[in-house]
Amino acid sequence: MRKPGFITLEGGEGAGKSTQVRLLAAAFSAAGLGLCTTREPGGSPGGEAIRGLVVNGAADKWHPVTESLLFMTARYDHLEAKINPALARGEWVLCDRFYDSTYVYQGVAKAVGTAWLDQLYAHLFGNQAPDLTLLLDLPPSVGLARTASRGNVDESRFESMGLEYHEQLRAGFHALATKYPERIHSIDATQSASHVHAAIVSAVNARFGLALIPQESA
Ligand code: Z5A
Repeated sequence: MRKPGFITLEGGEGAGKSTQVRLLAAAFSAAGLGLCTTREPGGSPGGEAIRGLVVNGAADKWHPVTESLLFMTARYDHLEAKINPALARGEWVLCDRFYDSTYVYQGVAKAVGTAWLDQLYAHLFGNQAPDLTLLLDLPPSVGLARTASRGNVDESRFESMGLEYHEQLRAGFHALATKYPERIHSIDATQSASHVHAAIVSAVNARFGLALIPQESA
């Protein structure tokens, strides 16, 4: 049996990750492949409890180091309780955000530093990493306009952090894509959702030797 892959989606606010998780899950389902979809922060009961602490409230509610540790704590629970059991069952895993988000949102844009985060990650998780990361890249002004038009004031803590912060996020993701060109595949997320989906299916097929077919909707 083919070893299942661990796929993550990354990008700034409103990049279309949730939309693309649904579409890619439909493509896996159409191919008869078992897929566990999940998200960070969250994914497991413990992770979701921590999500409530970090995505709501004032922008300065946590010291950036405390915030980093909350994301890492949620990730430990998520890997133990959901991701690793799914992989052990032979399911593929598709996760909306993972450690790259901590590296960029806290390590780079909040300037807590990346070396100690990488050390902590290695201590907690060894060399476990996604097999493929799909980076949905778009100007922050476009992504923030998308989320603003959605009109959802819940979970808007990071959206309230200002355009300069979001520009730093994009630069941080670009730097990571340059650092890990074999793992991170960047996609122009200003295209229509169906074009982005087709690009994602193509990247997944190329990376894992699959023959997924793009889906019309999900
Ligand atoms: N965070 C962190 O700081 N450190 C960490 O370690 C982790 C996370 C793991 C919550 O994550 C926050 O936690 C996040 C980073 C921080 N910051 N925020 N906010 P999240 O992933 O839940 O939050 P998010 O990135 O803001 O997700 P989102 O707002 O749900 O956006 P999305 O999933 O990328 O996009 P979407 O919901 O699919 O689409 C947004 C809107 O655009 C929606 O109306 C769609 O219909 C529309 N859309 C989607 N695709 C398109 C295209 N292609 N064209 C036009 N319109 C589109």
